[in-house]
Amino acid sequence: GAAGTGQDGQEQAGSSPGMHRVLSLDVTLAPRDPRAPGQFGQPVAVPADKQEEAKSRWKEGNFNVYLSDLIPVDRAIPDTRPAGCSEQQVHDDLPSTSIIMCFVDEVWSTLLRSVHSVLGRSPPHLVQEIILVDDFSTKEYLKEQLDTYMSRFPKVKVLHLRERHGLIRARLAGAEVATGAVLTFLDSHVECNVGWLEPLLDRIRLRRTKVACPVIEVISDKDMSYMTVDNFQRGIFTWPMNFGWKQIPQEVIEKNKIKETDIIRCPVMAGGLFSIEKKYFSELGMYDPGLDVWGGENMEISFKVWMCGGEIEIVPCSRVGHIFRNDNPYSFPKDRVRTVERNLARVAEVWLDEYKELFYGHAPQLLRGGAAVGELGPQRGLRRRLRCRTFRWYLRNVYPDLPAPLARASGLLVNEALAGCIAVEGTTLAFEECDVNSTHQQFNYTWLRLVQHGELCLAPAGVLGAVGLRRCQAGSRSLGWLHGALATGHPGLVSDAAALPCQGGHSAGGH
Ligand code: UD2
Ligand code: MN
Repeated sequence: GAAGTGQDGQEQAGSSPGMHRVLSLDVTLAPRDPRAPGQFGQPVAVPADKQEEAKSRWKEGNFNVYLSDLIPVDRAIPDTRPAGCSEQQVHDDLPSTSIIMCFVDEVWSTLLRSVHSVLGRSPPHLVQEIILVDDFSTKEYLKEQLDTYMSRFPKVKVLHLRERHGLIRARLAGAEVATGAVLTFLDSHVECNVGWLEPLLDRIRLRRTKVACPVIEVISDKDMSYMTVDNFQRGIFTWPMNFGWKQIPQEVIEKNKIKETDIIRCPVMAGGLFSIEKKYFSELGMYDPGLDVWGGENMEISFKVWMCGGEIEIVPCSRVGHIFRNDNPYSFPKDRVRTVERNLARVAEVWLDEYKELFYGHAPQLLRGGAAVGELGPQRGLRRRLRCRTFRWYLRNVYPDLPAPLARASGLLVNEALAGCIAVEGTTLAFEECDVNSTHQQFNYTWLRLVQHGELCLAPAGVLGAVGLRRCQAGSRSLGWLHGALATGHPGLVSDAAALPCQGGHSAGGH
């Protein structure tokens, strides 16, 4: 191949025309110091007399920074690809890619290891450039010192932003100057494994609207070891839009004879690591630039891709390690929780259609911050122009296993003592003999806690006394009713925000 060094002088016998066996480039296969700490992805222990130092440096990155600094920036890691990957064929004429890594206050050794893993394990002819976007870091070493270090690698460009953009707009700034046909986004604390790049680009060559993600493996935040992860994981979300991983059930794997090397289509991507054709990304309007700092952009791009004609795929033969951390090591310009919630609400407002009720129903505090999501017109306009499908289509076709009933419950409102039912008669209420077949007695209990019949909702007619009907109004507290099961034990005390348990914030968990 064009990049023929080291290991890739393999036999090409058996290749189809125009294809070659995936290159197994790894300039670290013969490590300079096989006994260096962390070599081959092995765990490292902090010596007894360095515990204090290691502990005090943890906060610099929210992982074991002390150990990271001991480990060579070009260490070898085990080839964790499933059997068969190294024999796979990819096209000869793959598009080249710009690799975009943005960072704020990244630890020096991890940033370097990320860059070296790209330089050392990617076919050079496919790497157009590596763009490091410094998102207005406060650390001095990320300025001239970084420029100087990187100046010996002609493909590496450092872009210093003059104000904090947040990761979403920082990626956009990187995309703006990128010249490759494909954009590959990576976090700044990763290690790309052998053969990681070609399989991603091969998917995009197959179809330009495919968005290809590597399997994200785990670099331990504690001992810096490189660990593989279970196969057959899909990126999913649960309400209210919490990202997670979900194993494909064993019976599904068996029934469909899914192999470890098979592509996995995902309802959503984790966010940090993916390749996308540059022109396609731009046709999609890239990211919503109204998303702030961190969080939710993986939902936005995932919904947008699926609903507007593309696909999100995990490519099992492409593997990249990532340091998962318990907390962001950098500060947020505004409140972290609010920032993420606002981003998610923006995504819900633009992409979820009537299903945004489920989102708000699982996180009622968000509805009250309503106005703060900002201008949505341009994003909704984009969705119309691209003639994207509905969220209902997405649920049916992409993520059918997500429970998403539009009403939380539906049926009759039965009085326990008299066994009679509330009925709608015109615009007023009546109390009748129950009849499951009577449409007049059918109500929905919505995610926003309205008791709804068509356009009308059950409402107190005064302070105490009569009950009547009013035109429904989502988010109105005076129209909200607590279901007995939610209110039990807390008469008069339950605020409706507290009644529904909400899951925690964004989680990259599952590994
Ligand atoms: C995950 C994603 C991350 C992003 C995030 C949600 C993976 C492995 N990681 O969280 O890429 O999609 O979910 O938004 O899928 N950064 C900046 N400016 C900022 C904040 C962050 O440049 O204001 C950089 C940061 O240095 C890092 C990258 O953006 O390189 C992602 O941030 P993270 O590593 O804190 O996010 P992570 O992995 O927890
Ligand atoms: Mn990260």
